[in-house]
Amino acid sequence: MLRAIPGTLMRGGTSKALYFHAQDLPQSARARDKVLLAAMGSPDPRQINGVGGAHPLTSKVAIIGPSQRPDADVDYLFLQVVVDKAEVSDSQNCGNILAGVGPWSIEKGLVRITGASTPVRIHMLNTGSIAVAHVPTPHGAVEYEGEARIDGVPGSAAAIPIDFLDVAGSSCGKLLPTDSNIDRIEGIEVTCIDNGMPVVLIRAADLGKHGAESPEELEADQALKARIERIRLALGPRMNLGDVAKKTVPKMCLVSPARHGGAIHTRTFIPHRVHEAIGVLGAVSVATACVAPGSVAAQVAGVTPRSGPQRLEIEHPTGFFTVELDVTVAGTTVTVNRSALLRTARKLMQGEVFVPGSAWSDV
Ligand code: NQM
Repeated sequence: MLRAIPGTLMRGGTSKALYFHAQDLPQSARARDKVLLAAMGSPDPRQINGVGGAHPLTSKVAIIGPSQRPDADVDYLFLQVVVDKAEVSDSQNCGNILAGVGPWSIEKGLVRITGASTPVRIHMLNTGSIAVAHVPTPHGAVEYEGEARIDGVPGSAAAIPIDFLDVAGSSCGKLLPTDSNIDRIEGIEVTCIDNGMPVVLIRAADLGKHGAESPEELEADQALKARIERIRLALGPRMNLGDVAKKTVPKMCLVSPARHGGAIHTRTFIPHRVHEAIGVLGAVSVATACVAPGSVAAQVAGVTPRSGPQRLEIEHPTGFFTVELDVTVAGTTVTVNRSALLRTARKLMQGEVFVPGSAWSDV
């Protein structure tokens, strides 16, 4: 018999996920993952037997419940359901899907509306860090409609500003996990950084690219993909991430000089497909690299890193991603005081997702 599980399909930023209440899923990770694979239709490149969208950006899950932490309202676990493999990974966070967590939590009664804008303090279980999402609640209810536009999403929606309190080194233990602004590998220079998302920055030119290739062109270049994966696997342990063969981090970001007036131009492998835009925390890490003295990004961006609040526009295949940073630069070190950005989200569908009864078992 099919088993029905309450769930909500939402767009969060430039991604899409099924949002679940933690109490509605099996408690053991093994059984939970079986259920999620069945719900999404993995493993299958088309995810035809499930609700996944056949791309990493639309094969995501958020699990939310009340928080045990006094400084948070809800706990949010992000899971990446691999499209073509029977794998579910908690190795990364997702700042796009995070954008839907505040509205969902308010609508499910986990957070009380406090005014025209309701702050939701979200404990991100993947990294142990906190984000505060400011959800528009002007008339005693979540307002999804509005005038804010984010590149990569057609139309406009209500703005959800998000502050990140303590994301530096969230997965790698340190902002610069190799203790250096520059590392050498395979004869090229890279910068490894984690301000919320572990990212390796590589000059596109060092890989024989100009850096504005389309995601399809980059994905079609098998030799390039193999080289990037070799570099990723070698750097994983050096970034304190261990063996990353089955992990979706670090992200691999090809950088080149800005073309449209922003700080830097990017193409990001996440890590095997190329992002149509750039991940939220991925963009925060890239922006932070731009103000890390001597890093690959600072060199390419041609910026002189400086202390204080600043706004950086990260160019990506479908536009710009604006990151607000407040940093302290001293000598070659950079310390992050605050990171913030703006996202939108939309509730798309609410109901029950059906999985085969056999998926709901530990065996
Ligand atoms: O970096 C894609 C996305 C993401 C992750 C990825 C994200 C982030 O666009 O915080 O948002 O890099 O896997 O959803």
